[in-house]
Amino acid sequence: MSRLDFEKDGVEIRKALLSQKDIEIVKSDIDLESDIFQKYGVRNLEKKFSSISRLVADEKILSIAQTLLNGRVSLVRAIFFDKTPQKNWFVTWHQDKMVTLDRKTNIEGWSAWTLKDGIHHVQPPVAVLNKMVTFRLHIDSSDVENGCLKVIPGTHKYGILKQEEIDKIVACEAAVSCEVDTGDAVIMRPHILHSSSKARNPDHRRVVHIEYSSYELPDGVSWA
Ligand SMILES: O=C(O)CCC(=O)C(=O)O
Repeated sequence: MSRLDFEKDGVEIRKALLSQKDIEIVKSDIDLESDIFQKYGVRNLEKKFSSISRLVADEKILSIAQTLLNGRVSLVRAIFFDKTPQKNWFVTWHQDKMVTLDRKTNIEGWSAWTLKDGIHHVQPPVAVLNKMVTFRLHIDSSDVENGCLKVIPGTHKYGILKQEEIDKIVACEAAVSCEVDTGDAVIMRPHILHSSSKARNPDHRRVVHIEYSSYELPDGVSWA
């Protein structure tokens, strides 16, 4: 597979975006024994851990996000994913198409409002997703053995897909396994088709998932 390119493929891998020191700080800050880690994905991470509030504001990460989106960016949300022998989960092919806002309000074209863990989730138009970028910062290396992320390059260009469309694409387009080392980042469009399998050899597979957007929200509304 040739090198993935964010513009063309909607995904790329940046080697060694996090330093060994960054990784050690996250590892020692995030206590995996805590009750909150009994869930499959832990949300609002930057409000719970100082190491993550530092990472979401990291100059190097912000500058890449700003270059890729061609404008000033704001944090949308930060989530933590881990796969372990006790929590060896999989996710089917999907697009990330929901965002989180601090309040429910009437914005034309924004639909499917739900309240989860006290946070308003909503599906914005694709124009908003086109102004978003996701960083998956790898605290552990990831490969097919421990259930790395798989993507189908270029699929963000198809817009928001129905399940039948996803099934057809998955049947005929080639997927790529995003195998990475500790400290690498998978940088992707939220609406690229992605999935991950259960680990064959489960061990920690910690990922800090951070979404930024350069989309300007209407007055009085913020990302949550
Ligand atoms: O970390 C993973 O394996 C995938 C998580 C994911 O894509 C999601 O929950 O949207």
